[in-house]
Amino acid sequence: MTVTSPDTTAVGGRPVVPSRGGLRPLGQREVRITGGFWRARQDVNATATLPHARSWMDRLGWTANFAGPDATSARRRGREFTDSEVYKLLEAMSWEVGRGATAPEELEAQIVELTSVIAAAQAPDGYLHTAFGRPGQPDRYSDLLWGHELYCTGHLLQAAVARARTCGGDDDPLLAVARRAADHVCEAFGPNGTPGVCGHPEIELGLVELARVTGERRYLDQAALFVERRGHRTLPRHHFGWSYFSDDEPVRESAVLHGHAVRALYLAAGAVDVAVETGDDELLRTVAAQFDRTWARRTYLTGGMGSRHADEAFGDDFVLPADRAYSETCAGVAAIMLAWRLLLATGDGRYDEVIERILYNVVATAIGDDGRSFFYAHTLHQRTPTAASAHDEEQLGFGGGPRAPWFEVSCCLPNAARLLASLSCYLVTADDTGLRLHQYADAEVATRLADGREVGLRVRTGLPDDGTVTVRVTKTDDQPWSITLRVPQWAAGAELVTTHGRRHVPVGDIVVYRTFAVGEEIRLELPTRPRFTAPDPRVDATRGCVAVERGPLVYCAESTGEHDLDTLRVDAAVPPVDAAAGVEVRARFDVPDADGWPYGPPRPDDGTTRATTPLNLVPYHRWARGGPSTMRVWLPGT
Ligand code: FUB
Ligand code: ZN
Repeated sequence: MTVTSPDTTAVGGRPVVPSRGGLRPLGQREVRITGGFWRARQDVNATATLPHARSWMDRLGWTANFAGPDATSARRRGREFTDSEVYKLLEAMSWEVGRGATAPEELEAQIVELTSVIAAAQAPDGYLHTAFGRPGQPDRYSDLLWGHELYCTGHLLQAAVARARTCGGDDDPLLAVARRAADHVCEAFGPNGTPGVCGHPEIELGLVELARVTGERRYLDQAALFVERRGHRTLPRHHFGWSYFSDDEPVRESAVLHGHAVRALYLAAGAVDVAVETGDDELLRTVAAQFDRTWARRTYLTGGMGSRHADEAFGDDFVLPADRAYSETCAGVAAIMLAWRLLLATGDGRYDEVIERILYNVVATAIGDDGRSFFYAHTLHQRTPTAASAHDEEQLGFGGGPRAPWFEVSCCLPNAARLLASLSCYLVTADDTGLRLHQYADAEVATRLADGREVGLRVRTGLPDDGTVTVRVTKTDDQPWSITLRVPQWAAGAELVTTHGRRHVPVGDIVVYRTFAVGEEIRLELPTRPRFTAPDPRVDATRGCVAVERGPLVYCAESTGEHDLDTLRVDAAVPPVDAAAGVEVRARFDVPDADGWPYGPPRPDDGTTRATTPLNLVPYHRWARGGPSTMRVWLPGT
């Protein structure tokens, strides 16, 4: 590890701060989202989601589980991983303070209060989990398979890192709790301790980031040890198999992400962190190759991952049934975490495409307009109308269903909340010669280049609906530097307008290098014409179908009763066009044969000549916001 100085407040809030790599991620103090699509979501996150999550966690006793000496095994409530939700909420609150919360004192007070409650529950030796080790509870680490003890600790460490990097600094009490917890983990699971791993990876990420914040090498070593220990089947047998727990084969020997999607993605992200800090390029290449194959063969059009409900797992290659898509919100968040780390480590702009797709089509879909309801799973085809969910009821099933205010397993909401609150950290990096814009949002950027010069940008965009991106230089000097813009894959035919004129620019990174003037503008015009997208023929479940995308958005057909979407046929010979309420395709609804045995001899489809009428499609992220509906992303062709 080449960390020379601990990385806390000096560099501003950023979730991931690798000590090497060609890109320096800009933090919350350097990039502020000021308006548009994502700012609206950040504001809802701050004003509705965070208080909503807090009140449910209080109501269900998840915060009270920590309540110091009073907490007893008999009074503990919730599943074994509820501590992690409190930590994720604390992380989201910390990023929110870093973002410049509208009521920072109130959030600050909550952070302080939660920190003291958590600190009081910590054992003198640093152990911290509310479901194990107290009188009447199972012994510590007696259930590595399901106990989630180290998983929860990982989230605690990430929360403490967020706190330290946003305003707590080196002396923050939560950071002190995290250090004691991490010291305990190193003691209990270090080279001389128990040679075990947790059934749910996550601690690896927390340990590496804590090492980056504190400069403590042993946290990194412990993370590396956990990564190497995985895959040797040290966990007990289980009917989901070792793959569910990412313990079936060593990380270095895996060709593709498999098993429980969130577990696999967190582990891969932690392995990238370890690889970066230890200079292990082979491990980095291995994980990058795993991700490539996963993206190419195991990912939904939306960027969602996980196609098996029973074990929340990746399916085999090309097993991507639209109506059984699991695609957990947490898997989306975890995939962004992984892609961001790979981007910082490799500089490869393909990961920007990954992040963009997941942000607009998983993360933006997950949270209801009110910020108080959310999807756990993301189907791509809802055959029966989604049920309306009561505002005040916890949903016990957690594999699907409508946006609900709360689930018994509510990992997804605080996960999305922490990402949204820290989203400005995923937009811009500094490279050797200037700034690189990875995602577009209305934003103010003020930072120093690698050589120390102060520069500033103002970004304005109509995305995702309108593809114009305007970058105005707000601070510069009389020396040249570079602004690198990304032309997404979907934007073939893009044009760049600068003081030197207008020109076509290809898909990929466009570097504008010169001496800029304050007030100078660079405009990128990204075509957002709607387009048909066809699936790889090996995805049997969607063969013969097309989907519609426009800019970064996936669209869907939605019906609140007027259409039977199961009988839908779309004429893929007529390109989709913009319409007042979304995008229009030509479609017809075939009258099905009378119900009966649904199989028979192959029938030539004579329907091509049958009349079609316009059908309106809406952005996938908007579906199910207007009450119970059916929906489909993949549209059978005529
Ligand atoms: O096990 C903790 C979390 O609950 C997982 O990450 C999610 O997939 C859900 O199962
Ligand atoms: Zn989740």
